Amino acid sequence: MNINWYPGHMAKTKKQIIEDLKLIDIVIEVLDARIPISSQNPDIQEQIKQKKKVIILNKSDLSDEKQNQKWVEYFAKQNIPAVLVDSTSGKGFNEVDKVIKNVYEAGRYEQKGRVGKSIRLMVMGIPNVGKSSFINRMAHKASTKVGNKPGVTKQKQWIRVSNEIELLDTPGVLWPKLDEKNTAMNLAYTGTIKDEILPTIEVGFALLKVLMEHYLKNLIERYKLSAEVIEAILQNRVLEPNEKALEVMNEIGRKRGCVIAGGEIDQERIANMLLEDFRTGKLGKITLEMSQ
Ligand SMILES: Nc1nc2c(ncn2[C@@H]2O[C@H](COP(=O)(O)OP(=O)(O)O)[C@@H](O)[C@H]2O)c(=O)[nH]1
Ligand SMILES: [Mg+2]
Repeated sequence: MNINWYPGHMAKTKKQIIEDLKLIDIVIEVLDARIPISSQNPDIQEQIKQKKKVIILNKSDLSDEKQNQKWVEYFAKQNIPAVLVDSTSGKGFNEVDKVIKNVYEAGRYEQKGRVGKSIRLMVMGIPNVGKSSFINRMAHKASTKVGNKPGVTKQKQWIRVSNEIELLDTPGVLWPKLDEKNTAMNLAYTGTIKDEILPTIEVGFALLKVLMEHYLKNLIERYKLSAEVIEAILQNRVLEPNEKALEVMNEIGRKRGCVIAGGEIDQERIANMLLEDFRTGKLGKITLEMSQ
């Protein structure tokens, strides 16, 4: 993360967001479709509740298609419309427009005196979920700075999206929740928490364990592992779960030639490779938080 979330900073950010909320009709909460719960910020939900909300499940090009549908249903059950989007290609944006108009129309009786005025939106989300990419897409232009450095300060202004819709050009940057280990790890896998903060080997190894549980086929395919060898490792009753994962890691290392002097497997290199391959989608479409 390029933002240091100390309490004073969080309080200031929250105050600014609450201030901005007064100007808008609908909150656009951008989540990472691979980790829809971990990429939410619970501390701000109380304030957002006063507003209509649309959830954007961004990076859906990288997440599991079956899980994508389940997550949309999950939010629908809570009466929150969620739209699957890929902000890099623009996929899903026609649906975004439609849903925004529907949500606005449904709440129109509450907005007496605003008939005929534009629908005003504001984008919110933790760093790295794709807020700037989303805003760029909505604006159909590339004037908003996009990159891995969230929180670039800009002058506040409205972007006209269409005849009916205006968008606040500055997103509300929410702080990620790092108090729970599992959530912090999910944020580390996706690269929201930068690799310098947590040891790469630990993060990569933990990711491997998650992948072994839910996406073993993807690992076998990507690294051309022998299904029989992997099966034998998994069925080995003498091995603890950590030892099994270590064995699989070594298998990947052997296939990839990640060997250091003395014939030992270069675990740091494998960990880096696993993280990189997951983040870039080379391991396939993967969701790390499963909807029930
Ligand atoms: N594959 C994929 N990458 C995305 C998507 N949206 C954003 N990104 C990438 O995620 C990174 C963070 O995006 P950015 O818009 O800067 O996030 P912000 O910090 O929330 O403003 C960038 O490398 C983007 O190219 C998406 O829908 N799919
Ligand atoms: Mg940004």
